Amino acid sequence: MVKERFDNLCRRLYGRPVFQCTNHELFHVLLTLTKDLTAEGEEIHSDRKLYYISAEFLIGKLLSNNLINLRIYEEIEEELNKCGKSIAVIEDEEEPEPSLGNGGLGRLAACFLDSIATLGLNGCGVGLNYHFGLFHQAFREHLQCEEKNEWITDRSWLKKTNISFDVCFGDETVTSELYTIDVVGYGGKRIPLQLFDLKTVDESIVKSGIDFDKTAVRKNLTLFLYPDDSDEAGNLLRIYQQYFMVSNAAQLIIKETKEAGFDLHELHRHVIIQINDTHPTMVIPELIRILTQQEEFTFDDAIDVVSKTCAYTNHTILSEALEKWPLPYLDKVVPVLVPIIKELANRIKKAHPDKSELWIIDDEKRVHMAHIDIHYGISVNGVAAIHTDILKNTELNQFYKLYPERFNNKTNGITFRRWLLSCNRELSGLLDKTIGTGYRKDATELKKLLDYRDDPAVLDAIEKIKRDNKEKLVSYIEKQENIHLSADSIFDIQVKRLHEYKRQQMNALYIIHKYLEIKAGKKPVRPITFIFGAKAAPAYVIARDIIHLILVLSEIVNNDPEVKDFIKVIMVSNYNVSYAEKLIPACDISEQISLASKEASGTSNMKFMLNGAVTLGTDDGANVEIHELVGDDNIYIFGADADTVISHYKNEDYVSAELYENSKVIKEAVDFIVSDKALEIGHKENLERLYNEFLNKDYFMTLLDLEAYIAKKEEIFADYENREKWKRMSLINIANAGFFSSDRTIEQYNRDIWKLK
Ligand code: 26V
Repeated sequence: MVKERFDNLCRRLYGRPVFQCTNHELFHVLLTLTKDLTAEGEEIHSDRKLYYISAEFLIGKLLSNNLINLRIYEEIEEELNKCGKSIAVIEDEEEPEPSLGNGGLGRLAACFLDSIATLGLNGCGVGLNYHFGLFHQAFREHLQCEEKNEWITDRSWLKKTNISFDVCFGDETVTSELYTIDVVGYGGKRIPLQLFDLKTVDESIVKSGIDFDKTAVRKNLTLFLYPDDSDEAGNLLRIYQQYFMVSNAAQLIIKETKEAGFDLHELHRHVIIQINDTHPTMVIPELIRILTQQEEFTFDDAIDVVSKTCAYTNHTILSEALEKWPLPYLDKVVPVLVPIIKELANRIKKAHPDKSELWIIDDEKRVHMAHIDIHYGISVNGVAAIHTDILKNTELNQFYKLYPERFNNKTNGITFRRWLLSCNRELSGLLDKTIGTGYRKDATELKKLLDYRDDPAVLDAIEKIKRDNKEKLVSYIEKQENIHLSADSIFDIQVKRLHEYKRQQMNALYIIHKYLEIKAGKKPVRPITFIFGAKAAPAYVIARDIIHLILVLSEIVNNDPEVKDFIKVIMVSNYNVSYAEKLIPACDISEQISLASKEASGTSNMKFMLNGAVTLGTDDGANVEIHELVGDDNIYIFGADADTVISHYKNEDYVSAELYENSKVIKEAVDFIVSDKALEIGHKENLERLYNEFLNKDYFMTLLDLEAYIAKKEEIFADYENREKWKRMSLINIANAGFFSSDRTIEQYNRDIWKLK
């Protein structure tokens, strides 16, 4: 059936059968076929609907995933193979990648949509249709350069609707247009991702790189995924984007609720809004505004019903990432909301006159967005057990004391369709053969693999799959980066946004340490390849310096005849979802080394584990739960724990210079950053700034954990040589990953917060 349709469509669109079409043509045919099949699939109906509002949906490419979820991948692949073609190659070469997110938060939203559709829950995603996704990263002179990243073409998955709304800013009114991407769940049910855009956006205002005039809102509102918050114009634009997103969302919600024939006084029975971080927080005052000004609600009634409709997810405790908008900014961008926000704030201040930490507007006239969510919502959740505990006991303790029943944990998850079935078809094939296909629907069935922990055939098969994936990665990197790696070496991988708290710089210091050891004659038994992938926010100076250091190290190490056969260092350029899908299945050691307490959850840790890598990490975020699941023997944990770190911050007693002075190993590694060898290749300004940062600040306590990290790395490399032990660890990690299916996470959101169906 499907094969016939495929061939017919080739003939209809291009006048040729499948085997005569080019990859370019085949992508278009498959896009059309998949869109048609999706639209023919089952729609979800119920009297209660979820609106998952998020400024980011990092969906990545969709072709393979949609084919898998429609369960026609094998058939199509068979047809293509007959003429020497493959889905993966067509996707690689022909599908534009939508990078509509910065990292974890956006990718989580994308995994959630897959699970919501798979579980048949009545919901949708609501966000913005950025014309340019997260910048494309290139390296020049060992520095990051940003280029615009276009993805909207006639070959994207967007469908235009005829829905549009007016949105009134302080200085002008704009009219939106709504686009939709159908998200197919496993089994073929679909939900829409609703992305709002503005017709007047003008792509030609982009100057060189990603520079553009930040003041012309009509022209730039949805031009870029939210930009730097390093200057005032950038911040204002971000508020414009946020209000545009939530005003559209609120109008869509009211429209759909009325069209379904429901009474808006019962809004909370028919609608649940999940506020993904504080970017969509203004939906609360916006709904109150619409209900009071257009639907004749009293203020009290509007607050009551809206507060029962909204739930908030917190994704970070980093204070610089918790949004606090200056009132004058809001006055300029959204004057219509300011009286409402002030009223919401007054009620809290009146109820808690002595507890300024609970207030919405502080003494400096900044509006704490998270506080609006907590006071005027039904639920506050963290994204891993330790993160929720820190929110309850430390960061949001005053709120927890006031509303204990609102706080709950929802440990993150990942969709196994993309992060196993699609990215590691060999492994999922082995699982199908070994434990049956039940795990695809019920991820806890992966546990059945534990029965094979001593089965040499299965253990060897897992090892062989890893080896094949490493070889595939080697060829890809060769093509992409023009660097040759050896699949015989240990692949030690750290891929994630560049941030000091994630401590890529600690990994870099280890590499220096290893380099110096090799120079002194101490050689590793087996070569090691250190692989990084990371983008730094354009305005984040130290993050850019860390990238610089890694690129400089790469140049030094990979070209040193005494060293290059033992270690190699590479930072891949433009790390994104597609790159992750190639790196993760090829990984031996998964680096999850954030400063304890700082990584809310992490989700690549789960993806690596599911693909048979062993974690080297701190007891932070979801690593804590991975640790509990696999036990001490199947994970490598080091470093200060969260309580110790939190008490260092509280007592202000961390002094990196002391650690530097008192340890030869630390001193040697840090000094290398400004050594002649490094300065010969790198830039003085960048390297000196980074060196000084280690000595004078080191806010994320790299030096505190460096020696423990070095020791743990030696241990894990030595254990890699015990092949029997390693293979078993790999199997045990895969077998215990079932808990991290986003299907489980979404079931918990639904059971505790959304209550759909
Ligand atoms: C945002 C910003 C923006 C301003 C400058 C510094 C900064 C630092 C961090 C962030 C994080 C934004 C929120 C976020 O992406 N959180 C991530 O959410 C993931 C999904 O829940 C979670 O796995 C990650 O641990 C968490 O960092």
